[in-house]
Amino acid sequence: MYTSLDDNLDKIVRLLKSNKPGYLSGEHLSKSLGLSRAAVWKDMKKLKSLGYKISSRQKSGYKLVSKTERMLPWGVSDGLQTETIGRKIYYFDTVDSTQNFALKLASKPYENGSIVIAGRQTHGRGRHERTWISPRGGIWLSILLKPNFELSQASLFPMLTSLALAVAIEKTLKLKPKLKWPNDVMLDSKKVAGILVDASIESNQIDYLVIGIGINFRIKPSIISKSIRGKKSFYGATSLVGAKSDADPTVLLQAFLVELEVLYNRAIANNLRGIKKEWEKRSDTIGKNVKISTPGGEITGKAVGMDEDGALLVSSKGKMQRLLVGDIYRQR
Ligand code: BT5
Repeated sequence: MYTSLDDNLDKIVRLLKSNKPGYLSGEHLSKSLGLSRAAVWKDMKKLKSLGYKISSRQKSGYKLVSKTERMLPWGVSDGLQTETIGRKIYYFDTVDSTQNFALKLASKPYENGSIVIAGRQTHGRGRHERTWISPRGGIWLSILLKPNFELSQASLFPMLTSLALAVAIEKTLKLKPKLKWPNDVMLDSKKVAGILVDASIESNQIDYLVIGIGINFRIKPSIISKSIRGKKSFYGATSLVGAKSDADPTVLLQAFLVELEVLYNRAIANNLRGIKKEWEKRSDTIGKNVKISTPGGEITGKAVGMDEDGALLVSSKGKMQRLLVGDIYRQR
């Protein structure tokens, strides 16, 4: 595991970057970092194994040729324009589920806003203990928040998160994603990202939330469909960018964290009407005839809008239903 407090690796990358076209001698690096030459060499090896291309020459030292595709903490925090979200970053090359790790952090102090990123997950989770397929090339992320909100406001978070992601995708990749209630981001009617919110409640107040976001950034959709074809919850997967695109996932990730913090602050200031409208504008659900499975049974009707707390409003058999949880199995 690497964190944003992994000082040496962070410092080495910064030093190499600031000296980009030229070589930095091992001696200069070891003096600046207060490390032995052997320790610098070891850290260089580590950075290379993390995907940095570093050229090393015996007489001249080290030169950064290109940075890594991995969303390492110091790369994500470099230039990140947020105050709380992403203040501390944990990165795993492979982990069972970023959600599980973030849940373990929750009891610790000073972790409000911490994020956990993985290159790959072996046991990614969807809602209701479904499987989330998380191969390399995706952005698999959990965010720990300790909002001073009441329990009833927990339903805001899928809305805030999916909207923030859609806006970030629009801004950084110039694509036009659509939102499917409650938690999906779609491209060409296929799922490109999903959101999961685990909440801990104490006497009607939210104690903490862990928001899980899975983004198929640069993946092979066939890997996903092969593993989950035939499941009722599966309606096709797609990737945000193609295998040959040189789009940088860190740019999208940073933009998303910024948008989420902006929306979160707007929600704290109770500016929910505007948020709901922006969500509805991108919705692929509103105005459609839907079939929804809910804890109280199946509902068929027309999705007519969203409430300011994220509830879906469905007109069914002459009555208006307000749904806070559910899965849409058909929308036409
Ligand atoms: C979700 O659940 O969409 C929430 C996904 C959250 C994943 C993130 S990744 C980081 C964090 N750590 C975790 O362990 N989880 C979170 P739901 O709406 O229940 O959708 C799950 C369904 O989507 C599955 O049953 C499949 O049908 C389908 N699915 C699974 N993997 C997919 C993928 N990569 N792309 C598209 N669809 C997928």
